[in-house]
Amino acid sequence: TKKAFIFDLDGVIVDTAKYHFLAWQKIAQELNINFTLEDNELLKGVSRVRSLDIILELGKVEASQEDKNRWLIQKNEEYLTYLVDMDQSEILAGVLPVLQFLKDKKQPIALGSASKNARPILEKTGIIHYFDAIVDGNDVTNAKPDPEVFLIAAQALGIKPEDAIVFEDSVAGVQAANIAKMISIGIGEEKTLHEAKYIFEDFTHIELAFIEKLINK
Ligand code: G16
Ligand code: MG
Repeated sequence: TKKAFIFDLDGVIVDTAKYHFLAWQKIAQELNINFTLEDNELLKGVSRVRSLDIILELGKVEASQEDKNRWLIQKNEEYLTYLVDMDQSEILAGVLPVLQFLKDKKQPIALGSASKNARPILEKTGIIHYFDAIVDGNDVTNAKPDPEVFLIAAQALGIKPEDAIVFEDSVAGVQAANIAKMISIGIGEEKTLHEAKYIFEDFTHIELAFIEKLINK
């Protein structure tokens, strides 16, 4: 049977979390807010607007909407400088064989990301042609853990939520998949992603036989 395979972007397909971190850190420094790699975990899968609010809360800084808008633009401009040189080498290990396997098996593939920069990243890494639907931060109003992004993706592929499989690296994303009644696959650490139905350290640990089983379920 046809299943919908929905991929998160950041932390699943590419490791852009490090670039988001560097860009946010620059803003935080200007505001004299101590912002660590550990704090950065809170921003995974979270929208740009919400990310800024979290950082301001960490630093107990109150700001006008005008200031916030300026920092949001500044952050994205800084982030975009890291994307300029992006190429296929930034695709995380093990991802391409799974995408290719799904294509060969004629399984519908979608992107379900909170990022507004998803399309250029898929283009630069040369994998945009694998995706039958792309749903990103430009298409949704409710951020993960709200299931909106994944529900729109499954609908775009013409597949029922129960027949959708979601690959996610963030807690909010795993929760969104579960709320949507989809099969959640956590990519990362067991202790963070224990709510996921299956958990793998990364894509090199996912065997194609496992994907095959999901297809035939
Ligand atoms: C990604 C990241 C988040 C980031 C968000 C918005 O989501 O995980 O840290 O804040 O996109 O990104 P942008 O500023 O590019 O719109 P995902 O859902 O792909 O993991
Ligand atoms: Mg992610």
